[in-house]
Amino acid sequence: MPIWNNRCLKDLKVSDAFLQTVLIVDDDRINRAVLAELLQRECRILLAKDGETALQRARDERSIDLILLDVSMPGMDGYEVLRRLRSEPQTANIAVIFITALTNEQDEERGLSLGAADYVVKPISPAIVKARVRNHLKLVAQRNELERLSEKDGLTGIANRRYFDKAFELAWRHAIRSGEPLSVGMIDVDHFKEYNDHYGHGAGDEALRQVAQALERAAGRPYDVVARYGGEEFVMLLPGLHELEPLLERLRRAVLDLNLPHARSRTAEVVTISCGGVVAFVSQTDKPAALLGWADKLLYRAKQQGRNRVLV
Ligand code: GH3
Ligand code: MG
Ligand code: MG
Ligand code: MG
Repeated sequence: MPIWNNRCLKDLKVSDAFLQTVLIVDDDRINRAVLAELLQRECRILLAKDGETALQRARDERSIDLILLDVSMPGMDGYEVLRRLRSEPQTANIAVIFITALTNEQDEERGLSLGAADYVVKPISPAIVKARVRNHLKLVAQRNELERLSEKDGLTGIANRRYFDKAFELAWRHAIRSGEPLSVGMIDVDHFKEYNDHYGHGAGDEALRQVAQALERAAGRPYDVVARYGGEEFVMLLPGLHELEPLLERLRRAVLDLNLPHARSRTAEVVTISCGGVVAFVSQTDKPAALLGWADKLLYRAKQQGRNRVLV
């Protein structure tokens, strides 16, 4: 199961990619029904009748785009629900619109100060609620798209270092909690300076694109991360994987099988990669950077030993 990202495109079903999800929270069944009826053509709708249920749904459902939140509810009120949403990383950024019978200025000010995107008073005007929901869903979609672009490498189309760093931090915490191993692999294209010198920078770019795509295809599991770490260097993150060597060997093979001619390589007649990898059981006292440093040392040794090889 993917543990860190709720926007990884590989995990999105086609229907999810086009339909946004709105969670309607109200203790009154009729209010829930009226809002659901109003918005059913605009989005996918989830319902909750109290604060606890709302929080649980927000944690479980990884793709809630907007919450329409009543304020006065028995048990936990809407303000408290919003405060708790904001306090958990998983739910902190979900947009919230209060829909409430509380009409005074202080209540509205309180709701907006807690971080609500909007505040609508009952009785609602259906057309205005619909328009406000539409506007906020559009903003959410734009924000998600920007975030996705900021985590994608422009040249190769795979994840970039920023995405890797975030995924690594989450996978690291998960590995400590679960006691499962965490594997990382560092990958570097061999004699790539010579490739550029001989074929030109444009051809070098195209070769990097092909290598990146081959690595991603060969990695296989949907929750493994292959990212461009910088230049002609790539990094892999493989949560829960015990046997790293066969996998890196498969990646090395996949790049070799691309058969990209490399007349100036002193290793082979085609483009090759070298890999260093580490399988670790991490604890609180370990440092993520040390794990990467270790993989990098093995990569360096793979280079020294003649390149086009894997060291784990
Ligand atoms: P080694 O086998 O030891 O890794 O040798 P190398 O030539 O690959 O290593 P070096 O670090 O000397 O050179 C890396 C080269 O990768 C130099 C740089 O021009 C090239 N490179 C880095 N990023 C890009 C890029 O985005 N596009 C292209 N075309 N080349 C790049
Ligand atoms: Mg109520
Ligand atoms: Mg290199
Ligand atoms: Mg390099």
